[in-house]
Amino acid sequence: MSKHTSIRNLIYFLFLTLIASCDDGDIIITSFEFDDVDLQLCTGSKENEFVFFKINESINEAISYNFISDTYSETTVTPTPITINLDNTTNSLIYRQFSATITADYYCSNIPPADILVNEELVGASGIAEIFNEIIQEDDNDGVPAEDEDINGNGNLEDDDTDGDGIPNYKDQDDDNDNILTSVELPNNIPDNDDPRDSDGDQIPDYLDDDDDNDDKLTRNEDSDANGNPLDDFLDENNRITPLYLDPDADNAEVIVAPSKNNTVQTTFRTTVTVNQLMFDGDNANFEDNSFSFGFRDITVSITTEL
Ligand SMILES: [Ca+2]
Ligand SMILES: [Ca+2]
Ligand SMILES: [Ca+2]
Ligand SMILES: [Ca+2]
Repeated sequence: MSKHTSIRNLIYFLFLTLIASCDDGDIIITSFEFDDVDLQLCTGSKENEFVFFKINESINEAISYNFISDTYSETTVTPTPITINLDNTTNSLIYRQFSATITADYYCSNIPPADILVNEELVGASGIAEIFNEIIQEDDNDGVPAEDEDINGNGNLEDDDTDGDGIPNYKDQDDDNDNILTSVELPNNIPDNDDPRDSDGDQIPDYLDDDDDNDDKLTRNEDSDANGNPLDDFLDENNRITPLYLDPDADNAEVIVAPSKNNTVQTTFRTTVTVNQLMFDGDNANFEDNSFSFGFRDITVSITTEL
C-alpha cells in the first residue's frame, strides 16, 4: 500500500466517523468516568434547589444531579435516605461533554460562561436518587487526639465523660469542667515530651484534674473576679506570677462559679448521592451503569452548643 493510499484511507475513515457521529445526533455511553474527581455542591437558582456535580477536566465532561428539597441541608443528618424520582424538570441527572474545560462556576454562577459550548448532552430518562447525610467525625480539637480521650480504654468514645457534664471527653473542650480549656491545660512545655502537664504531681493530668494545685479548692472556684476564667486571678495583681488555681499556698477564698456552658465541636458531615435504576432513552437504552454513584462530599463545621 502506498503512502498516499493509506492517508486517503485514513481520511475516508475519519469522514465516515464524522458522518456517523453527526448523523446519529446522539452519543452512546456505556459508563461514566468520574470516580477520581471530587463531588461538589452548589445551591441552584430555584428555592431549595441543590446541584451536585462532578467535573472531569481531563476529558471536558461533567455530570450533575439537581433536586429540590426543603429537608436537605449539608449540616442536617438524614435519619433515613431522602429518595427522589428523576422527573427531568426539578430533579434531573445530566451528563455533558463540553467544548472546553469548565469550572465549578459553570454550575454555581447564575450566568454560565458564554464561550463554552455543550457538545453532547445526555439526560437521565428515569431513576431514583438517594441522598444520605451522616456525621462521620466529631472532635473538640482540644489537643488530645480523639482516640486518646478513650479514658476507660474500651474502644467506645461515647461512654468517657470524666466531669459528668454529659459530654463525652472527645467532644468536650473542657474535660474536667474547671473553666480552663483542655487545650490550655494540656501542654507541659517540656521539649520532646508528650506527657500532659500535671502541676500538682498527683498523677492526674491538669486537663482531667478539677483541683490543679491540690489545695481542696476547685480550680473553677479559684476565680476571684468570678468572670469564668481562673487564668486571670492572682494573689498580687501587680506582681502577677502564679495564678491562684496553681498556687497551693495562696489564702484566697473560694468563689462559687458554675462551669462554662458553651462547648464547640468540629463536626464533619458526609453526604452520599446515588442514582439507582438509572435509564436513558434512545441509543443509550442499554446503559450499563444503572446504579450511578456520585460518591460523597464532606464538610466540616464548628457547632457550638449551650449546656
Ligand atoms: Ca476533650
Ligand atoms: Ca484542671
Ligand atoms: Ca485548687
Ligand atoms: Ca477570673
